[in-house]
Amino acid sequence: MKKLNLALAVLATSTMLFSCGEKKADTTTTPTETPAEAPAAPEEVTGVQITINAGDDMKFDQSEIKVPVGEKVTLTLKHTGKMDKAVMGHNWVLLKPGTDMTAFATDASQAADTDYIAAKDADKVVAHTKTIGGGETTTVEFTITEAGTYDFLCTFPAHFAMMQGKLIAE
Ligand SMILES: [Cu+2]
Repeated sequence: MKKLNLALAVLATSTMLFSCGEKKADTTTTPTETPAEAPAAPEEVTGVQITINAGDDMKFDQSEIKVPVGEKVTLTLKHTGKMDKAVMGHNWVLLKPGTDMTAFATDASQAADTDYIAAKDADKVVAHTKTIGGGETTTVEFTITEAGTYDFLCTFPAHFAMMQGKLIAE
C-alpha cells in the first residue's frame, strides 16, 4: 500500500514538473519580441570610443585625449602587459579641474582597499576604471558636461608620475 502511494506521489510530481515544463515552453514565445528592441542597439554605439593601452613599461600610449562636450564617451583601458595586478596594476582616473594631482595620487596610492581611490577624494573624480592586471581590459562610460582640460592618471602606487595625461573636452 505504501509503495503504491509512493508511486502515485512520484507520478503526481512528475506530472507537475511536466506541466511546469509546458508553461516554460509557452513563455519561450516572448523572446521573439527582442528583435523589436534591436533598433536601440545602434544608438548604444553612438558616442566616442577611446582605447588606451598600458603595459608593463608603466606608460599610457596616449598623453592627450580629445572628447566632445555632452557626448557619451566609452573608454577602454587595456593592460597589454603580463605582470600581475598586485605588481603592475593600472587604472585610468579622470580628475575634476583644479584637483591637486600629487595630493590625490598620494592618498590614492595608500587606498588599496578602495581600489586605489581614497574614499575622501571620491568627489574629485569625474570617471574612473577599476584597477586591472596584465592581459585584462576594463571599460568606463562618462559624459563631460563642461568644456575644459582634465587631468587623468593611473593611481597605482608610484605610477602617476609616469602615467598621466590630459583630456580636453571641447
Ligand atoms: Cu599604472
